[in-house]
Amino acid sequence: MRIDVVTIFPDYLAALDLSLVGKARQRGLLDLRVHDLRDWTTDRHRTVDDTPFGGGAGMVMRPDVWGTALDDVLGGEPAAASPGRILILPTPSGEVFTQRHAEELAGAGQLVFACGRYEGIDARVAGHYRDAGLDVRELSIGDYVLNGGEVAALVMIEAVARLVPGMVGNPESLVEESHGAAGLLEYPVYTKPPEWHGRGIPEVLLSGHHARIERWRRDEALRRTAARRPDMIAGLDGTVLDKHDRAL
Ligand code: 6GU
Repeated sequence: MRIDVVTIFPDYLAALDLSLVGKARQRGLLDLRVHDLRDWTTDRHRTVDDTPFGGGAGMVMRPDVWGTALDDVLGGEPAAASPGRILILPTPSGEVFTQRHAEELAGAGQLVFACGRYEGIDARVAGHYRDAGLDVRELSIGDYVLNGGEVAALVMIEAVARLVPGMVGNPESLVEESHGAAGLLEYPVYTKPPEWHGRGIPEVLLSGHHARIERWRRDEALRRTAARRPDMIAGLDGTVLDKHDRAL
């Protein structure tokens, strides 16, 4: 998979040299390139923003600078000639990014992240690339405001990269996790030592009784989800509940 990030703060993306994503890059599974938007400015001050039409506080990023940058990064081919390419505009006014988006984006050939700062990128940029036939997604990582799209891009890249085949050492660890297919939060986990600060381990986990452990984990996942995320319980497809769950 190829990922490009365009930003005025390339250093923000330095974390992508680390951990799983860093290893995937070293192993050639992930071709990740970070670009400085200011490389596409043409004036002495390397200006990327200007005052908003209609007035108001803050600055807006200029579409001309973004246009030349994105045309270059996208390679100049017509969008129709490059299926599997997605332009992502991180923005707090976007659709909220979820594990479902991560799964979908993990199947793309190329992701291009255009990280805005200030009050955002001139709205014509999204319109232009969408009309050119590109798959354009305006995505938010949650209901709070960040200073720019860089951290949001980091979040989305990590969520996507770990789903790319070959990236996670043990694919089974992807199966049972929060926001996975079960539609539940993950159950609590424990390791050694068996006693710590007077706290033990739930007896069932030491029983060696596989079926009882599975049942306990599922009950805990349901309990947790109901307590912390009632919205997820409301959204559960009835078919994922078993006859024991219904008896709860
Ligand atoms: Cl994608 N960008 C900014 N600036 N703030 C956010 C966000 C994105 N998602 C949540 N807050």
